Amino acid sequence: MDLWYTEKHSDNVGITLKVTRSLFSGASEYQQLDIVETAEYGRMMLLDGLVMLTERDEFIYHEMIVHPALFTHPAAKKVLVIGGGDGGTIREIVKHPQVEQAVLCEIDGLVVEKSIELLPTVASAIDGSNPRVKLHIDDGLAYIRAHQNEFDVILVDSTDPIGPAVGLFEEDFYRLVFAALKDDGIMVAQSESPFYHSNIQRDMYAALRRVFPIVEMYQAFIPTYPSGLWSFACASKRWHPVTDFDRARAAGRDFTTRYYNEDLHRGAFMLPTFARENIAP
Ligand code: AG3
Repeated sequence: MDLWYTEKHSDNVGITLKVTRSLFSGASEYQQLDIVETAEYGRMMLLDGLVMLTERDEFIYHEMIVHPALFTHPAAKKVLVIGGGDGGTIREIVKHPQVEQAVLCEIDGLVVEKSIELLPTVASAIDGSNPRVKLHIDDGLAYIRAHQNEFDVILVDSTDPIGPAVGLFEEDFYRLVFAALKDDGIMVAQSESPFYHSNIQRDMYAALRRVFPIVEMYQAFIPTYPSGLWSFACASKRWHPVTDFDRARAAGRDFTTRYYNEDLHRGAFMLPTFARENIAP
Protein backbone atom coordinates (compact mmCIF):
# COMPACT_ATOMS: atom_id res chain seq x y z
CA MET A 1 0.00 0.00 0.00
CA ASP A 2 1.25 3.50 -0.84
CA LEU A 3 0.88 6.29 1.72
CA TRP A 4 1.16 9.91 0.58
CA TYR A 5 0.87 13.09 2.59
CA THR A 6 -0.54 16.24 1.01
CA GLU A 7 -0.24 19.75 2.43
CA LYS A 8 -2.88 21.78 0.68
CA HIS A 9 -1.57 25.15 -0.49
CA SER A 10 -4.96 26.35 -1.67
CA ASP A 11 -8.35 24.65 -2.11
CA ASN A 12 -7.12 23.14 -5.34
CA VAL A 13 -3.34 22.76 -5.12
CA GLY A 14 -0.98 21.01 -2.73
CA ILE A 15 2.37 19.30 -2.37
CA THR A 16 2.38 15.50 -1.98
CA LEU A 17 5.20 13.35 -0.62
CA LYS A 18 5.34 9.58 -0.37
CA VAL A 19 5.57 8.55 3.28
CA THR A 20 7.32 5.33 4.28
CA ARG A 21 6.53 5.42 8.02
CA SER A 22 5.33 7.57 10.88
CA LEU A 23 7.86 8.29 13.62
CA PHE A 24 5.75 10.45 15.93
CA SER A 25 2.25 11.78 16.00
CA GLY A 26 0.87 13.68 18.96
CA ALA A 27 -0.62 16.92 20.19
CA SER A 28 0.82 19.43 22.63
CA GLU A 29 -1.34 22.07 24.27
CA TYR A 30 -0.50 24.32 21.28
CA GLN A 31 -0.58 22.20 18.14
CA GLN A 32 -0.46 18.84 16.41
CA LEU A 33 3.07 17.57 15.74
CA ASP A 34 3.91 14.86 13.22
CA ILE A 35 7.28 13.53 12.16
CA VAL A 36 7.30 11.09 9.25
CA GLU A 37 9.87 9.41 7.05
CA THR A 38 9.43 10.27 3.38
CA ALA A 39 10.72 8.33 0.37
CA GLU A 40 12.69 11.26 -1.15
CA TYR A 41 13.06 14.11 1.35
CA GLY A 42 14.22 12.24 4.45
CA ARG A 43 12.35 12.93 7.66
CA MET A 44 9.68 15.62 7.60
CA MET A 45 8.20 17.64 10.44
CA LEU A 46 4.62 18.92 10.26
CA LEU A 47 2.85 21.30 12.63
CA ASP A 48 -0.92 21.29 12.31
CA GLY A 49 -0.39 19.55 8.98
CA LEU A 50 1.94 22.23 7.54
CA VAL A 51 5.43 21.27 6.38
CA MET A 52 7.98 22.88 8.71
CA LEU A 53 11.03 21.14 7.35
CA THR A 54 12.40 18.10 5.57
CA GLU A 55 15.91 16.79 6.10
CA ARG A 56 16.66 17.22 2.41
CA ASP A 57 15.89 20.93 1.97
CA GLU A 58 15.99 22.41 5.49
CA PHE A 59 19.52 23.73 4.88
CA ILE A 60 18.15 26.33 2.49
CA TYR A 61 15.66 27.86 4.94
CA HIS A 62 18.02 27.71 7.92
CA GLU A 63 21.04 29.15 6.12
CA MET A 64 18.93 31.90 4.64
CA ILE A 65 17.21 32.98 7.84
CA VAL A 66 20.63 33.35 9.54
CA HIS A 67 23.59 34.26 7.34
CA PRO A 68 22.34 37.42 5.57
CA ALA A 69 21.84 39.19 8.93
CA LEU A 70 24.96 37.76 10.55
CA PHE A 71 27.15 38.90 7.65
CA THR A 72 25.48 42.33 7.62
CA HIS A 73 25.84 43.09 11.32
CA PRO A 74 29.56 43.82 11.88
CA ALA A 75 29.87 41.90 15.16
CA ALA A 76 26.75 40.06 16.35
CA LYS A 77 27.48 38.59 19.76
CA LYS A 78 24.06 37.93 21.21
CA VAL A 79 21.37 36.43 18.99
CA LEU A 80 17.79 35.46 19.84
CA VAL A 81 15.59 33.03 17.91
CA ILE A 82 11.84 33.14 18.49
CA GLY A 83 10.18 29.89 17.43
CA GLY A 84 12.52 27.54 15.61
CA GLY A 85 12.16 24.73 18.16
CA ASP A 86 13.70 22.25 15.73
CA GLY A 87 17.08 23.93 16.29
CA GLY A 88 18.08 24.38 12.64
CA THR A 89 18.37 28.15 12.95
CA ILE A 90 20.50 27.87 16.09
CA ARG A 91 22.76 25.34 14.31
CA GLU A 92 23.55 27.94 11.63
CA ILE A 93 24.02 30.79 14.15
CA VAL A 94 26.69 28.96 16.15
CA LYS A 95 28.74 28.51 12.97
CA HIS A 96 29.66 32.19 13.46
CA PRO A 97 32.65 32.28 15.80
CA GLN A 98 31.99 35.80 17.12
CA VAL A 99 28.55 34.83 18.48
CA GLU A 100 28.87 34.44 22.24
CA GLN A 101 25.31 33.49 23.03
CA ALA A 102 22.45 32.07 20.94
CA VAL A 103 19.14 32.03 22.80
CA LEU A 104 16.20 29.92 21.62
CA CYS A 105 12.73 30.89 22.83
CA GLU A 106 10.23 28.27 21.65
CA ILE A 107 6.69 28.09 22.98
CA ASP A 108 6.27 24.33 22.52
CA GLY A 109 8.58 22.03 24.49
CA LEU A 110 7.31 19.01 22.56
CA VAL A 111 8.83 20.36 19.32
CA VAL A 112 12.24 20.69 20.97
CA GLU A 113 12.05 17.28 22.63
CA LYS A 114 11.01 15.39 19.49
CA SER A 115 13.49 17.26 17.26
CA ILE A 116 16.38 16.24 19.53
CA GLU A 117 15.13 12.65 19.47
CA LEU A 118 14.14 12.27 15.80
CA LEU A 119 15.91 15.05 13.83
CA PRO A 120 19.44 14.96 15.31
CA THR A 121 21.17 16.60 12.33
CA VAL A 122 18.82 19.59 12.63
CA ALA A 123 18.78 19.79 16.44
CA SER A 124 22.54 19.22 16.89
CA ALA A 125 23.11 22.59 18.61
CA ILE A 126 20.16 22.44 21.02
CA ASP A 127 20.77 19.01 22.54
CA GLY A 128 22.60 20.49 25.52
CA SER A 129 26.09 19.93 24.12
CA ASN A 130 26.78 23.55 23.10
CA PRO A 131 27.66 25.91 25.96
CA ARG A 132 26.89 29.00 23.81
CA VAL A 133 23.23 27.94 23.42
CA LYS A 134 20.48 28.79 25.94
CA LEU A 135 17.01 27.30 25.72
CA HIS A 136 13.77 28.84 27.01
CA ILE A 137 10.42 27.13 26.64
CA ASP A 138 8.30 30.26 26.73
CA ASP A 139 5.92 32.43 24.72
CA GLY A 140 8.01 34.65 22.45
CA LEU A 141 5.84 37.69 23.20
CA ALA A 142 6.20 37.26 26.97
CA TYR A 143 9.95 36.66 26.65
CA ILE A 144 10.62 39.67 24.48
CA ARG A 145 8.57 41.99 26.69
CA ALA A 146 11.02 41.22 29.51
CA HIS A 147 14.14 42.12 27.45
CA GLN A 148 15.31 45.53 26.26
CA ASN A 149 18.37 46.74 24.40
CA GLU A 150 19.95 43.32 24.66
CA PHE A 151 20.26 41.52 21.30
CA ASP A 152 22.30 42.27 18.18
CA VAL A 153 20.12 40.07 15.99
CA ILE A 154 16.64 38.60 16.51
CA LEU A 155 15.37 35.90 14.13
CA VAL A 156 11.68 35.05 13.99
CA ASP A 157 11.45 31.43 12.83
CA SER A 158 7.69 31.05 12.96
CA THR A 159 5.04 28.97 11.31
CA ASP A 160 2.30 30.55 9.17
CA PRO A 161 0.20 33.33 10.79
CA ILE A 162 -2.48 30.96 12.04
CA GLY A 163 -2.56 29.31 15.48
CA PRO A 164 0.22 30.09 17.97
CA ALA A 165 2.18 32.30 15.52
CA VAL A 166 -0.51 34.94 14.79
CA GLY A 167 0.96 37.43 17.27
CA LEU A 168 4.38 37.19 15.62
CA PHE A 169 3.08 39.00 12.51
CA GLU A 170 1.72 42.08 14.30
CA GLU A 171 3.01 45.62 14.75
CA ASP A 172 2.91 45.38 18.57
CA PHE A 173 5.30 42.45 18.39
CA TYR A 174 7.66 44.29 16.02
CA ARG A 175 7.76 47.20 18.49
CA LEU A 176 8.82 44.79 21.22
CA VAL A 177 11.50 43.33 18.93
CA PHE A 178 12.73 46.84 18.12
CA ALA A 179 13.06 47.57 21.86
CA ALA A 180 14.81 44.26 22.57
CA LEU A 181 17.43 45.01 19.91
CA LYS A 182 20.49 47.14 20.55
CA ASP A 183 20.83 50.47 18.70
CA ASP A 184 22.22 48.81 15.59
CA GLY A 185 20.24 45.58 15.81
CA ILE A 186 18.73 43.59 12.95
CA MET A 187 15.62 41.45 12.85
CA VAL A 188 14.87 38.78 10.24
CA ALA A 189 11.47 37.07 10.10
CA GLN A 190 10.27 34.43 7.68
CA SER A 191 7.66 36.21 5.52
CA GLU A 192 5.76 33.52 3.62
CA SER A 193 5.44 32.99 -0.13
CA PRO A 194 5.38 36.04 -2.40
CA PHE A 195 3.42 33.92 -4.89
CA TYR A 196 0.58 32.84 -2.58
CA HIS A 197 0.58 35.19 0.39
CA SER A 198 0.50 38.70 -1.05
CA ASN A 199 -2.07 39.92 1.51
CA ILE A 200 -0.06 38.67 4.47
CA GLN A 201 3.06 40.26 2.98
CA ARG A 202 1.39 43.60 2.37
CA ASP A 203 0.23 43.89 5.99
CA MET A 204 3.43 42.50 7.45
CA TYR A 205 5.78 44.83 5.55
CA ALA A 206 3.55 47.84 6.20
CA ALA A 207 3.70 47.07 9.94
CA LEU A 208 7.47 46.59 9.81
CA ARG A 209 7.94 49.94 8.03
CA ARG A 210 6.01 51.72 10.77
CA VAL A 211 8.60 50.42 13.25
CA PHE A 212 12.00 50.04 11.51
CA PRO A 213 13.85 52.59 9.30
CA ILE A 214 15.23 49.87 6.99
CA VAL A 215 12.98 47.07 5.72
CA GLU A 216 13.98 44.79 2.83
CA MET A 217 12.57 41.53 1.52
CA TYR A 218 14.76 38.72 0.24
CA GLN A 219 13.92 35.38 -1.29
CA ALA A 220 15.02 31.77 -1.34
CA PHE A 221 13.99 28.66 -3.23
CA ILE A 222 12.50 26.11 -0.80
CA PRO A 223 11.05 23.14 -2.70
CA THR A 224 8.71 21.83 0.03
CA TYR A 225 7.07 25.18 0.93
CA PRO A 226 4.03 26.60 -0.87
CA SER A 227 5.02 27.56 -4.46
CA GLY A 228 8.71 26.88 -3.74
CA LEU A 229 9.40 30.62 -3.64
CA TRP A 230 9.82 31.76 -0.04
CA SER A 231 10.78 35.07 1.53
CA PHE A 232 12.30 36.71 4.57
CA ALA A 233 11.91 40.22 5.94
CA CYS A 234 15.07 41.98 7.07
CA ALA A 235 14.24 44.93 9.35
CA SER A 236 17.17 46.91 10.63
CA LYS A 237 17.91 49.90 12.82
CA ARG A 238 21.19 50.95 11.17
CA TRP A 239 22.88 48.42 8.89
CA HIS A 240 21.50 47.94 5.39
CA PRO A 241 21.64 44.28 4.28
CA VAL A 242 22.85 45.13 0.77
CA THR A 243 24.84 48.36 1.04
CA ASP A 244 26.45 47.56 4.42
CA PHE A 245 26.96 43.86 3.61
CA ASP A 246 30.52 42.76 4.30
CA ARG A 247 31.18 40.66 1.19
CA ALA A 248 34.80 39.95 2.07
CA ARG A 249 33.89 38.60 5.49
CA ALA A 250 31.20 36.38 3.97
CA ALA A 251 33.60 35.15 1.27
CA GLY A 252 36.21 34.35 3.92
CA ARG A 253 33.85 32.39 6.20
CA ASP A 254 35.50 29.34 7.73
CA PHE A 255 32.41 27.13 7.64
CA THR A 256 30.50 25.42 4.88
CA THR A 257 27.14 26.42 3.46
CA ARG A 258 25.27 24.67 0.67
CA TYR A 259 22.93 27.48 -0.41
CA TYR A 260 24.18 30.79 0.96
CA ASN A 261 27.28 32.43 -0.49
CA GLU A 262 28.64 35.97 -0.83
CA ASP A 263 27.22 36.47 -4.34
CA LEU A 264 23.82 34.98 -3.60
CA HIS A 265 23.53 37.35 -0.61
CA ARG A 266 23.10 40.34 -2.91
CA GLY A 267 21.06 38.44 -5.47
CA ALA A 268 18.53 37.30 -2.88
CA PHE A 269 17.44 40.91 -2.34
CA MET A 270 16.67 41.40 -6.06
CA LEU A 271 12.97 40.67 -6.36
CA PRO A 272 10.65 39.65 -9.17
CA THR A 273 8.23 42.44 -10.05
CA PHE A 274 5.16 40.76 -8.54
CA ALA A 275 6.98 40.26 -5.24
CA ARG A 276 8.15 43.86 -5.17
CA GLU A 277 4.57 44.99 -5.84
CA ASN A 278 3.24 42.94 -2.89
CA ILE A 279 5.19 45.13 -0.51
CA ALA A 280 5.25 48.44 -2.37
CA PRO A 281 4.83 51.27 0.18
N1 AG3 B 1 9.01 27.70 9.58
C1 AG3 B 1 7.93 27.35 8.73
C2 AG3 B 1 7.65 28.25 7.60
C3 AG3 B 1 6.23 28.10 7.16
C4 AG3 B 1 5.97 26.96 6.25
N2 AG3 B 1 4.62 27.05 5.79
C5 AG3 B 1 3.91 26.06 5.21
N3 AG3 B 1 4.47 24.91 4.97
N4 AG3 B 1 2.67 26.26 4.88
C6 AG3 B 1 10.03 26.73 9.48
C7 AG3 B 1 10.46 26.11 10.71
C8 AG3 B 1 11.83 25.58 10.46
N5 AG3 B 1 12.73 25.95 11.48
